[in-house]
Amino acid sequence: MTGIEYADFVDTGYRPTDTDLVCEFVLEPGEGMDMMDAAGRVASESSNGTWAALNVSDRVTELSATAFDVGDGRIAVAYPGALFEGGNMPQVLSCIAGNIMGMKAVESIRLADCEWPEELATSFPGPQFGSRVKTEILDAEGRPATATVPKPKVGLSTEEHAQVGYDAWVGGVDLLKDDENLTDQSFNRFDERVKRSFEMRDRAEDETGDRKDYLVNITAETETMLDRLELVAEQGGGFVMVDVVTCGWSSVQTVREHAEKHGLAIHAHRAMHAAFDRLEHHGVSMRVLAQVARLCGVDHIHTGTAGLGKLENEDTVGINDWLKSDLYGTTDVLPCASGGLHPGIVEPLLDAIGTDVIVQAGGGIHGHPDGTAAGARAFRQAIDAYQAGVPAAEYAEDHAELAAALDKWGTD
Ligand code: CAP
Ligand code: MG
Repeated sequence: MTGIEYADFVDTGYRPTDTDLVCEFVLEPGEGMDMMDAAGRVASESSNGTWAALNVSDRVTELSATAFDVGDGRIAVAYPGALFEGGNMPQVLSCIAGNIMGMKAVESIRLADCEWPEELATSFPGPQFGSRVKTEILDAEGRPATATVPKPKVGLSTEEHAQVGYDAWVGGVDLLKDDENLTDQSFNRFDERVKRSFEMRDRAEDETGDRKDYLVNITAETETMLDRLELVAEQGGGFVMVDVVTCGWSSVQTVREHAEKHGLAIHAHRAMHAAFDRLEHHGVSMRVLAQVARLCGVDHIHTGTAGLGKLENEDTVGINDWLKSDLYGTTDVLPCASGGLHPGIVEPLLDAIGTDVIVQAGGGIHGHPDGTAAGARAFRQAIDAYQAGVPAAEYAEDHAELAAALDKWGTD
């Protein structure tokens, strides 16, 4: 029997094995601590140690995490794969982003990045479609898929909502999307909205000859989400949308299982992510949240607008690259850019993030001086201009809707 203390969780000579989960933390030690002291406490508390020295067998110490790289304000910790229950994301996060977030040994700590070992990564289902939605569910080959969220976010009646959807679809948008706080309120009931919107979707498909779809926000208590998912499938929808952070990963995992039974793709909205990732020195990075979402099996996730638009962003490009990178042969995730977008900033946006994305605009379509249908046309024209390699201002010379949008919002 040996006693394990905080210092036993640091070994700068250790080299991670290919079954270890390696986590990188940004860290500022707490009062009276140096980086080594704090690193030992983080590795200990997030694996199998505690404040008191414990007498344990070697079998137990083999499950200990090791802080193997202790730098200036950053540490890397290796967690043995056996610490984790495969396919259980809450359990994984309770280790690597659990008690340590509130330890006095750290002034602040941020889980910045993870390297997922194959066994753990593939214990999760991963996405079903990822970027293949563009060709398997939509007709968006070779260009960004487009989406719009009716504004005002909440308050439209069911009829108004379905009409906005129709106007946007026939204007050239691929996807109607519910807003994150629109679910089943008295002014716009879920069941009726879904039915009416898909009727309008069918009309728009007949008129345009293009496949159109609807990112239906099923966010709710898990059982309710499953009922809503069934209705979307019955009505011929291709997607469900989930506010993944507010719902929690356990319910996302359940939705993923049921989505597969019905061949539905999952659009992940990330409302509340900034509560974890906005502070650069504390919390959990968006990069890690995106990794977690991919493992749990979402097909799309919002990753920001590369600094354009109305919201603060963390490294959109780096996160998107990770979502598309090869992860043991699993399916990729299609990133969604959203938040203050309008036709005038489509060009710099696509320059920054490429065209294998969804671009989503609410105010930038419905706020068009001539209304939603014209707004949708303007948005689509901006994309078509980009695809043709023509500057938006030049394309606007013979595209009146785009001209009106550029006039209203400019190009930055
Ligand atoms: C955008 C949006 C999206 C945010 C989400 C909104 O509307 O509908 O929810 O973009 O943020 O409610 O703000 P606008 P993110 O197009 O009118 O701005 O994509 O960063 O998660
Ligand atoms: Mg929204």
